[in-house]
Amino acid sequence: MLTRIDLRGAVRDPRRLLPRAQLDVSVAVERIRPVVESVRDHGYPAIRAASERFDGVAPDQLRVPAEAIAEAEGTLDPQVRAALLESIARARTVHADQRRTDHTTQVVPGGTVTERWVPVGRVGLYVPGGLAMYPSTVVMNVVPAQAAGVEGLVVASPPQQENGGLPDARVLAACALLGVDEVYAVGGAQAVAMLAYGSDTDADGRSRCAPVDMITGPGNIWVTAAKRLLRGTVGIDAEAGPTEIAILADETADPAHVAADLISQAEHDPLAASVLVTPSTELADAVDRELARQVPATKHADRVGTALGGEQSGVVLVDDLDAGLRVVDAYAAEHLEIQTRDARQWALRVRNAGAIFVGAWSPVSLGDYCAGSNHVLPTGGCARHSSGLSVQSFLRGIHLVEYTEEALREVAPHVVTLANVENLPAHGQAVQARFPEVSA
Ligand code: HSO
Ligand code: ZN
Repeated sequence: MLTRIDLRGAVRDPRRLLPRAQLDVSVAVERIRPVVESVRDHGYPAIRAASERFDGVAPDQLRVPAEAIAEAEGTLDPQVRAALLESIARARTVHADQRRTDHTTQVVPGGTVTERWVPVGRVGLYVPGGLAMYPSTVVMNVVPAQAAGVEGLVVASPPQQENGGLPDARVLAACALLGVDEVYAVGGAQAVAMLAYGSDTDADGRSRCAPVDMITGPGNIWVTAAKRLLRGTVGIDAEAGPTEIAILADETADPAHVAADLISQAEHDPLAASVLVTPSTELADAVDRELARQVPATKHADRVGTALGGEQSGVVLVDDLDAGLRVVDAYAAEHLEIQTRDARQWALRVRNAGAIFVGAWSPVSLGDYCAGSNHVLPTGGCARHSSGLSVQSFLRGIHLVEYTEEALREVAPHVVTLANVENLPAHGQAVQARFPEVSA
């Protein structure tokens, strides 16, 4: 079922040979540009028209009424409620530990630099609603933002025809459990544009959305394209592409578990990537047999089959685990499972991954919901340079520079020298204005 890529023998640059879908966001950017521009120029009527066109629903109110949010929470299945509360509690435990404290460095006597960590003022969280509903994504966005101290939190999620034009009821319930009360029934590029530019009053004359400073959260290619287009107008987290799982495994791994984990992420999207990296052909064969057994039995067999059969998925055969480590580092997966002997030792040597799931009992699905870790992670190789969503994503470090007269006098000649060397003498003169006797 999975394509085999044999990298045994000397392979210099595995990155070129690894499976990965090419996603052309720039084409999508051109397609959504008119939508974004019309939301910028016309506000609510443009949002409504885009919702009607793309989601088949044109809500009279963009803002979800407080009663509808309360009702969604009130009618939430108790088992789902308990699971969401557990997910929230664990995520809060981990994210609370990520908080930064301000720090003052004494550079010289009388000269200090303090780094103040200041939360972003107002954040828009996008929660997708296409092939699946994502109350867990509300948790993964809201928890770090709240832990960072963000005061204005807004959620936007597509209107669902089955829910009378409101976002999915479980998504609304998750907002209620987290204490988020500003929710908009808007999806796609129009939602991103509304968050970035704000919107004027809608037909009910009440639900104006003030612009946000930053937009986070995953979305489909149109959402990603809109975020790319609006980066700069607002801050954005990272571009989230189709989800990925790579598994580095040796012959000690259980093929049934490996296959189940590969299927679990393939379930998200026909473009999802599932990659097994192993030195064991026996394991690769056994995983193939398991896939042949498990895929037809899974609920979303069609898209799982498409994802596993796609060019972005495959089994990579390597000489040994050291070579496997080079491959997974080159691939830089969003999720990397290590199912080997001494899994922790291998995990500690990995350089590039969004999150690493260590050993037989830490599958990606645990991290998707209830590990306490965050599931908004870099995809498409971006784990080489970026990390997943965290408290840090919602903070800015602002330097406070405080020098006394004496401390400035002492360093003034160096400032003047550097200013002259850069042909910016007025910079030096700003210091000399305070100390006329100082020259370079
Ligand atoms: N695996 C997805 C997150 C998710 N899974 C949400 C289930 N629900 C990207 O990390
Ligand atoms: Zn998932």
